[in-house]
Amino acid sequence: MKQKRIMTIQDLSCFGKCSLTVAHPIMSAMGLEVCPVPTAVLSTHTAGFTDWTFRDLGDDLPAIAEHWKSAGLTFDGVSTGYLGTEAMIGTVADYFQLFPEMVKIVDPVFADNGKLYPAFDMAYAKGVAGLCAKADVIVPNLTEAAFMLGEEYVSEGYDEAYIHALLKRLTGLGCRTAVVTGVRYDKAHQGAVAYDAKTGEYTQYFREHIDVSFHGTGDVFTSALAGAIVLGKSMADALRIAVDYTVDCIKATMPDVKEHWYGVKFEDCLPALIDAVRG
Ligand code: PXL
Repeated sequence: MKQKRIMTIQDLSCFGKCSLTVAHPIMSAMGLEVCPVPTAVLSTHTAGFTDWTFRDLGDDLPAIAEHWKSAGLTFDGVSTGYLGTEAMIGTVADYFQLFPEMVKIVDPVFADNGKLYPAFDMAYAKGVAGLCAKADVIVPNLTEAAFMLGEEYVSEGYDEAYIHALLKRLTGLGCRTAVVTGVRYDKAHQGAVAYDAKTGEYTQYFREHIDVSFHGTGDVFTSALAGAIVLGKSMADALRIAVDYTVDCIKATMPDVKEHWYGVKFEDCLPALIDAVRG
């Protein structure tokens, strides 16, 4: 069978287990050919560290796309994450236009727990909402959903009707499918809910809630989800594979929560992910 090829556009944080350093190995393990496009090089991620270095690679990205295009390369999918600058959002939109054959999966990656990440402002959030309009599938958490819709962040006490209506408003940004992560209808469970505006179908998958917070779990989830979608899995299977893998990674890291706060031990759980993908 022809190998599926995905490009992934996000930063390279040299230390911290997030963005490209998780997306590339996870999607490779799933059997995809992964083509990384680094938007920036940072010494670490920006959540919990201070004084990180940041080299913007924005000037290099248009030439990479043009070379790939002139070499006749095509891609089955693209997965985007932390982009870093407003200008980069426009560059990524150019990639979408240049390779229209790709399934476009956009994780907004600019906020969590009711707050914007340190490097971003409302203009960046608006820019990402514009990119979501050009995507096929978007993967915001509840904070990013609220910022992009210009609504109040609701952290708890919501029900299924609220999440379903929120998903409909998210697809109203212009994408076919929205997947919202970190959903908790009760204290014991956590999961993801998807809405396909074309079929009108909702899909969800929940596991037990684990009361610990690691950085980078959103990137782990979206990498597994994007890999599964581009491999042609149904949304039900993609959600199950991605949620189960994320929970596995959190559980594998729990014994070392103190020294491993910056990211999860996703490597230990790759064998189970490979088994899940092969079904
Ligand atoms: O995991 C999201 C992420 C990716 N890349 C960088 C980040 C963050 C979140 O803070 O700082 C550089």
